[in-house]
Amino acid sequence: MKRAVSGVQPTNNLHLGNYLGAIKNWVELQDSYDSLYCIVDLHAITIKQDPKVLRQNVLNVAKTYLALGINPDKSTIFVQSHVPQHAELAWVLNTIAKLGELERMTQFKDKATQHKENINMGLFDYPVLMSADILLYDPEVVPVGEDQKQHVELTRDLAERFNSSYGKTFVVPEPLIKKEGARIMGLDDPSKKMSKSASSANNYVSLLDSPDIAAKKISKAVTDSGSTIESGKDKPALTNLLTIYSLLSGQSIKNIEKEYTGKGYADFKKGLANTVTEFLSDFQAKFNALDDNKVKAILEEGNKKARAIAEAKMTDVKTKMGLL
Ligand code: AQP
Repeated sequence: MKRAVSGVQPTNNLHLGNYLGAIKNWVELQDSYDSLYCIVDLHAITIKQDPKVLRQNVLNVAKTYLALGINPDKSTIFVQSHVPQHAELAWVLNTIAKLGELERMTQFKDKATQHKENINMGLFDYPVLMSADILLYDPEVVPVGEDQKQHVELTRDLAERFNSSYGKTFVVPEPLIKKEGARIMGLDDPSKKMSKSASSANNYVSLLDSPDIAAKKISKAVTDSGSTIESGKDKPALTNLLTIYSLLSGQSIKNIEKEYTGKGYADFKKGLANTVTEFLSDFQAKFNALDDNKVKAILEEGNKKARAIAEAKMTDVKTKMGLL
């Protein structure tokens, strides 16, 4: 079986963009790929975190994976900081990563602008740690949203560089980015991606928003000029809302456009809010039914499995590099 590896940061609650851009694809892949899905807590601490909140967020992300359909009998769910080889391989890869290529990373530039008071080395080095997260497990594919494409490309470059210096060690992975939902945009600003750390909560629909709050956010969502419900390059806001509608309902955008022919934005937003709240209610019922101790046991099991793979890979890396 080919392998798939990906992860999410336990920063705040996950939103529709995280689901539609990444986790929805993970659920589909787990039948045909040996899948490992990580909670990347070492990445989260590149932005200042409250320890109590972080601890809870790690558990919440695990529950989110499970409630969205990641099946622990098929996929390995684990916590990054419980597999020390992630940090170890990141150090090794640091010795072949170039300053110039890291300076070009757009996520670093965005985060450094957002967090001027805390531009730490970890934030700069984030893509190298992400490369380690991936390369430790030799995956053929890395299912991510479009914002992570540049990081996966760096991962490929580092894998090729290491392989050509020390002999074939890493599989060079491909980013797996779905056409639909690859970049869900902010509800309040369709020119920027939906983001957990957006300054306004009206930017995103969190998976743990109450149906009332979610419906309010949708009613406030920015729309384009005009009055017809249609997608298109000149209609970024409607295209985004139609994409969310389509992915959650399973209907094509064309069919939804047809359904709303002759109707206005208010009707369309009502329909979208119904689709979103139905999805959230179902998700939240599953999320709330999960028992903390059972979830912790699933993570423990996943950590063990991931560690076994990561240890073997690090031994190979060290041997190839001449580290005793
Ligand atoms: N808006 C989005 N549309 C589609 N996919 C998205 N992803 C994130 N935002 C969107 C994908 O979700 C996965 C996990 O992302 P992450 O939490 O590791 O970090 P991120 O990409 O930085 O996401 P956020 O929401 O913007 O988090 P913060 O604000 O904490 O940095 C990735 O596969 C990502 O592509």
